[in-house]
Amino acid sequence: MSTVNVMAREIAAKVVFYGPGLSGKTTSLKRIYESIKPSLRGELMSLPTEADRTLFFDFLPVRVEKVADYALRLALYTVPGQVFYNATRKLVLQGADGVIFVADSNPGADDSNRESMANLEENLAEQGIRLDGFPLVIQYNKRDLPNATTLDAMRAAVNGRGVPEFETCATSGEGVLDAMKELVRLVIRDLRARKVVPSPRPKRELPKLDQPEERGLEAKIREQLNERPAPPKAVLPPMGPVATLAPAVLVDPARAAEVCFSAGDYDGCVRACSEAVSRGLSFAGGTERGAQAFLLGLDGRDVLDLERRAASGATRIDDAAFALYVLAQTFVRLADAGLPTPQQ
Ligand SMILES: Nc1nc2c(ncn2[C@@H]2O[C@H](COP(=O)(O)OP(=O)(O)OP(=O)(O)O)[C@@H](O)[C@H]2O)c(=O)[nH]1
Ligand SMILES: [Mg+2]
Repeated sequence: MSTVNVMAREIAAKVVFYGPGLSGKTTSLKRIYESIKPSLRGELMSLPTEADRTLFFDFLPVRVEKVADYALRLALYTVPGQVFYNATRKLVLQGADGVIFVADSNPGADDSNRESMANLEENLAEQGIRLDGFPLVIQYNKRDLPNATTLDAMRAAVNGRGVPEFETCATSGEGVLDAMKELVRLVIRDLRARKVVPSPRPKRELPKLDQPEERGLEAKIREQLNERPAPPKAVLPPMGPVATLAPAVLVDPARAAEVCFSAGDYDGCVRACSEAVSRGLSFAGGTERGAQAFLLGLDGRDVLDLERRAASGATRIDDAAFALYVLAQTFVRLADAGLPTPQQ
């Protein structure tokens, strides 16, 4: 979800790499990380399984120097492509401003490409977003494979809409930045169309010397007001993916954790998550953490690990990401167990 900080003249937008399992989303994000000046990017955060498959999401904050008068901050995410992680995909997709769809040119990936595009459309529709007109570009990835599926077949599988498309090889990086740049262009165009980004400030014309001095103070004030960009909409701290899952009583602590994360206060984020997880676990009854986690079907080791990180004054981004991950899992398990849901 984009936010605009008018005082700091800064826009924040969320971009998600989507696509079937093993299509090259994480590899694309790694190439972007490597090709951006360190001063313009944060740390790349990845939560892979032992087999290097994305478990929750990868995350990379990036600053694009200037768009009109504004600095643009992008939060780049990848979703886990494996079919059974759809709940996580929905979570990561929440509030996205644009999507880079990474299709796999591996022969045999035709159906999974098609299904993943349909899944994207479905998950966006649940957020009330139609894919038509939504900022979207497609990477036809793994073009280096000698037996790559033909472009026509790839197009027929995933690009019925004719959105901008790029042949890429994420392992070498070819085409990845071009796709990213085009998506950024589409996101900015969309933010402008939705009036999230004010139009560039009009240049003031110098008063003409021969103009009669008939305009009073009121007219001058009105003119000043008209010359200013439209007042920005009130900007609430955005509800991030984890807070969206929270039962009503834990929305505020979850939001606090997300705000700390965005502000780079990783220690605060870990402590807020740990507190919210303990409160969530208490819904399961009893007081013993392990038993509560077991009852909810949570991994007790994760819960204990979170407590340990909170107690040790953790400061790293991956501690905070892990904390948000455990908190999201807690909310999902609470909802599965029929304990308080976000509507309650
Ligand atoms: N030949 C070739 N291999 C690629 C390319 N891009 C990625 N790969 C390989 O494909 C495998 C999967 O890549 P990932 O980037 O982890 O795929 P992913 O889409 O993030 O997968 P999930 O996280 O499971 O959804 C890795 O072994 C990559 O090295 C490419 O352009 N060409
Ligand atoms: Mg991945």
